Amino acid sequence: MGKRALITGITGQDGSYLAEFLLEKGYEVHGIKRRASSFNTQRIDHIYQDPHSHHAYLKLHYGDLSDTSNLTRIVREVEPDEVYNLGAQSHVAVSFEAPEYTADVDAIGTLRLLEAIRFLGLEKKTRFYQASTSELYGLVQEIPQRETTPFYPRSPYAVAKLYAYWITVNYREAYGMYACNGVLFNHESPRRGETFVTRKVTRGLANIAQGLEYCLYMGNIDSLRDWGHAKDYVRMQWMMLQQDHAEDFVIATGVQYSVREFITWSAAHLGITLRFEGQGVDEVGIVEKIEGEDAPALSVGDVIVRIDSRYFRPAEVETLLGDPSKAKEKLGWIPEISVKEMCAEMVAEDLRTAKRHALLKVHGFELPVAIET
Ligand code: NDP
Ligand code: GDR
Repeated sequence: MGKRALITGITGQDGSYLAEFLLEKGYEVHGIKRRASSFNTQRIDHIYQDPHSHHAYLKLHYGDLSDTSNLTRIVREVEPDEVYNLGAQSHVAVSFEAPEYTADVDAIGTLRLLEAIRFLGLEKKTRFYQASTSELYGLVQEIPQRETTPFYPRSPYAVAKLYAYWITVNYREAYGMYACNGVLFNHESPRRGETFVTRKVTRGLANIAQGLEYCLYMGNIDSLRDWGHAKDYVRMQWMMLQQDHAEDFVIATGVQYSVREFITWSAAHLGITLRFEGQGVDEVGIVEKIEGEDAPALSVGDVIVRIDSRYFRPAEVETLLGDPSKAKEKLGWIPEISVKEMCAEMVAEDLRTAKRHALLKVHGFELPVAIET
């Protein structure tokens, strides 16, 4: 019989790719989904299996990382070989608005899950993966950042994840659990949440090109990030749980670009040459040239990017660049998809959706397009 995995955050970007990956490996996959007032399983609907079937290898449980008894009951029912704790309030800017909730879910939620495993006597059976983050490095202490770089978190999200990081290490040392942290740098995909910067850009520009939106309002576009593809990164999450000993690893590409560069590439994939003018909050992105047929709604000279101070954070992480040498040497992990390939994939996917919406609009069936407020 195959192994059993339990994934918190299965409805999120990483959870959906990891569930696919584990199903392909023959795992029985259990996921925790939150109750919401409307469907929230779009990212995993394509792998849904009828729970009435005796051959269902994907099973969903209602639950929440803020609910101890719920987590304990699910762990008892599933008795997982591997737990992937991907569930989190994962938006850095939102964590400044909801710091206590973020701490409860991201920090104490991790403790609840570890305690459930220990309380049920599964600490020698169940392997535990914690979704740690490059946000732990925060205010730069060393470039590039590696496993030994000191942490300096810069947001309630990062501080909560710092607790989760150390409680994972502590349960490994105190109880001999196979528990490890993947310190993952930013990773994206067409399934990325719409309010994270890459997806906001690819989706926003595709909509603008098709006449569904008029301007992209951005925060700090000088920010530097080390972006990889989520598919590469979930493979690594699984690899980390297949070793002889639990260890923590940095997962990154080792290459860094600015948000401005990501905007420029995304525009180029739509046939738009963008020119930036002005400085600080007065900087704008202007259409300089249009090639091809993907941007019928635009003309040369249109201003399609503006800076809006509401998207600046009270404390910013200006630069992140990871050193994945340990993962490469010890696990043989190498990212297969470059950031530019990923950008092209994201734009193509968002353009397909925008074209569908534009076609409906032409025929009088306009659907509202959600925009970040
Ligand atoms: P997403 O925001 O796409 O997914 C987060 C998941 O957590 C969703 O399934 C969400 O459910 C679920 N969730 C949120 N709150 C709760 C809660 N209270 N109880 C249970 N589940 C909850 O994140 P990603 O997939 O991008 O990231 C996965 C993990 O990796 C997160 O922990 C994130 O902090 C971390 N991480 C991500 C990086 C990245 O670049 N993507 C880099 C480093 C770390 P719902 O769908 O209902 O909202
Ligand atoms: P980050 O990702 O905060 O690094 O956290 P995000 O994509 O939100 O921001 C990256 C950088 O872009 C700047 N930025 C903007 N960001 C957003 N969201 N919206 C904007 O309009 C905008 N303009 C500029 C930000 O200031 C920032 O510097 C992500 C999350 O997935 C975390 O869960 C994860 O832990 C880290 O990556 C690694």
